[in-house]
Amino acid sequence: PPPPARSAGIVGAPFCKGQSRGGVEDGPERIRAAGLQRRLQQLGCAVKDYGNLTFEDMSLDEPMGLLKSVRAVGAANQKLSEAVRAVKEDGHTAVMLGGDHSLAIGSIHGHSAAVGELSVVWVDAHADINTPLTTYTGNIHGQPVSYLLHELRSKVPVLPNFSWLKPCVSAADVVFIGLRDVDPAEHYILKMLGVKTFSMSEVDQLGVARVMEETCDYLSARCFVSLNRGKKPIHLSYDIDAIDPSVAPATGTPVVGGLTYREGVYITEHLCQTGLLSAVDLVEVNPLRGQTEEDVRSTVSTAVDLLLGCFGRVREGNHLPDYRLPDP
Ligand code: HAR
Ligand code: MN
Ligand code: MN
Ligand code: MN
Repeated sequence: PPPPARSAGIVGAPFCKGQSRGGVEDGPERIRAAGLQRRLQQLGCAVKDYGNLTFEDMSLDEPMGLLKSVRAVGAANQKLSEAVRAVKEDGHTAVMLGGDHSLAIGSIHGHSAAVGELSVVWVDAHADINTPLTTYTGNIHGQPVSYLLHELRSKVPVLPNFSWLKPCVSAADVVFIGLRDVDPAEHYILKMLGVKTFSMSEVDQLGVARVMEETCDYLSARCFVSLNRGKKPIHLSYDIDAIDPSVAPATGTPVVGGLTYREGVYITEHLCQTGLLSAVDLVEVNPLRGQTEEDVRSTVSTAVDLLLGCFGRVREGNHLPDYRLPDP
């Protein structure tokens, strides 16, 4: 069946302080410059571009122990949460263009504030579930999931500019896909909470089609258990580093052995066809990290194709419902 008609509400978040490499703040403009809006419209998708958020410089933002740029990350995510909430209240599927993955804190919080309980599909080489006390890099882009989970509430300290944030996701509503660089503490947390994960080993073992079937079966079974009549809206948080660096090299922390282009796109096609996809993050595209302009082009082009897959592009071909063959 054709996917339901959708509209995309795009929010750019040119923010990099969840990690230490400059350039990721240029992700939104590069993804737009690759024709995202036009190509979504060609699919018959209505698009409203809300533009880029602006983030003030935080003059006093000393590290708290290892933890870097806490106040800047807190303030940026508060702003992003309000923006994503507004996009959802306007009735769009939200598209958040990052920026680094710390932005998932605000994006998921704002999405949940608008629609209630969510399923989260986290596609990433990394689990991003360190707590401020387990991190050894101090980068908050390696921690967003811990800030969002009810189950880790008591393990995340009170932090400046984060008082607006309340955990809003249950561990049983999260599925990770693409993992291959997980810290020991993160692995402990995933096992302790019984989080559903499909590492690259499971992708190899099962194939991406079964991974997606099992992902959707798992998330919809959760809805039955919680007596949630409709299924929960899905938040897809897509870190471009989930894709193999041979395809998407322009990112801050590339890891060998990733998803192929085809596996990466298949994930978006499958989630689109559930009809439940309600918000998408596309993060960690860093135009300064490619060795060549071709590296950047390939990374950005993959990011755009992942987003098109989220809005109904299929590889068999697409046509608009009102298409008519020209008469001779
Ligand atoms: N686990 C490491 C940390 O916590 C590395 C995180 C790496 N980067 C990301 N996240 N791109 O997905 O710092
Ligand atoms: Mn990530
Ligand atoms: Mn990652
Ligand atoms: Mn399915």
